Amino acid sequence: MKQAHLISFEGGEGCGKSTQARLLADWLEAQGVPAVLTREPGGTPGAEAIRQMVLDPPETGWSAEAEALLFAAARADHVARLIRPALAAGRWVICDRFIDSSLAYQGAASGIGLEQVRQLHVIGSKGLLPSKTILLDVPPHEAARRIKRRENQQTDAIEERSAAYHQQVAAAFRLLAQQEPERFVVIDGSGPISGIQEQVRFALRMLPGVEG
Ligand code: T5A
Repeated sequence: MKQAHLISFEGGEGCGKSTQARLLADWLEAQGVPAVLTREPGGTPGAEAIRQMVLDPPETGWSAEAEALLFAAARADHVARLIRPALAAGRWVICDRFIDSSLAYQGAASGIGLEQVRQLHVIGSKGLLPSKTILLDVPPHEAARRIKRRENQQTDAIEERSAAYHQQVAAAFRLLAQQEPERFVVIDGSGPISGIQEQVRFALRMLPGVEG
């Protein structure tokens, strides 16, 4: 594989993104392809500090505007200090959430607006987009079952928002995927982990530099 790519995983809470992102990074490494596994919000010391602030906010919480700016600031640091240098060094970057989470959560469900969030991304991260975005689609009852069974039982401030909020997030992800069919691949995330991973790898086969 001659060209490094940024690949993002997106979806609602408990859809299996972290599991699939880790499996992909491990598989790439096993093929001799250098890969960095990272996450948002987070991935650099500065962005991890912002993660703490947004997922465990001060008592009054953040306004929707402040929250959108904090996510954009975390991403700006992550892109400048980790993602762009890794890609420039020929390493694939596998990212657990990226700009589409800000579009779905802050832009759509919190009401900031998709265009406004895109503008923040242009300012913060020069509009960097993944080569492919894997959207894992899981019905709410299955996601809730997984969240109950996962090892880390702590919920964060955003996860605790209403069912209506999370429905808006899910609808926004579907809309984003429809708007950019070249970049998005929607995979049914309700099946077995290994079958989903096969579909993830299949989705990447046509990327420039991969088949060579
Ligand atoms: N956020 C984030 C924003 O609002 N705006 C932004 O711009 C960004 C970047 C933190 C929060 O921040 C918000 C969104 C979130 O509310 P997060 O840390 O990614 O984001 O939080 P979660 O989405 O809650 O992440 P989780 O780790 O809970 O869920 P995952 O990653 O989707 O799921 P995963 O892989 O950890 O799996 C959950 C459980 O299910 C099992 C796993 O083993 C695990 O126990 N599982 C399966 N079980 C059966 N079948 C399968 N196919 C399975 N796949 C996984």
